[in-house]
Amino acid sequence: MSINRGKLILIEGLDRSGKSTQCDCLTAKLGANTVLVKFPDRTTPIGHQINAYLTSASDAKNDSLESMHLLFSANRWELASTIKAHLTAGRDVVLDRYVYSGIAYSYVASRASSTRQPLSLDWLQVPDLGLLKPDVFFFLNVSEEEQVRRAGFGEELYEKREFQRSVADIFHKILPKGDETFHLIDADKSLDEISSVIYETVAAAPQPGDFQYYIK
Ligand code: DGP
Ligand code: NA
Ligand code: NA
Repeated sequence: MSINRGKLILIEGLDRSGKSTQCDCLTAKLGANTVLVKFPDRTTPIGHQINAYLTSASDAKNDSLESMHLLFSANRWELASTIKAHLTAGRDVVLDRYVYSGIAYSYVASRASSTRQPLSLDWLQVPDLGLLKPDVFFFLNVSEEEQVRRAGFGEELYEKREFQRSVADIFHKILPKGDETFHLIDADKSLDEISSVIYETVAAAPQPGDFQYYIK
């Protein structure tokens, strides 16, 4: 007798969309049999390199964008078997960011510099092909006004207004809007309203069947 596998739940969003708070809330509401995985996971050796990239002030970083993109993907791959094992054991897994952040931020970063070639969506998607697809996917859609109002942007590499505007544009281009697993959430609403909608949606989602993977 096999137990039902857990649900793979993804919450994506812009910086200051309330994403990490919502991930914490959902993980708590789903109870003890739930695992939260945050990407990038800065605790691994690859994660240390990613953290150094995100927090350093060097102007030369656009030159290493291809290798950084592959490291962000490798960071997802190094946790892939752990995530699958949790799901197989019947645990729900909540992901804070995943492949859509991977594509959107690298896409915009490659266009923020006039001295390098822009990266294509085709190239950006390839490293993540084969990763598990979420069973339920939320995008926290925060308005620019609200995003700026909330505590302002932080100190990190991508937390600039123009950059965020471009990231929002590319997210909207790549999100799987017609997919029944996908839910666009108005993140200008209150924390409580959003967390209720997310929890109710997860609770109402069907028991997932076979694992699904990103394919070309
Ligand atoms: P967070 O810890 O959620 O604030 O994310 C850190 C920053 O890294 C945030 O600005 C989004 C960006 N980011 C997350 N995943 C990726 C990725 O796979 N590739 C790139 N280039 N940036 C990413
Ligand atoms: Na951030
Ligand atoms: Na965050």
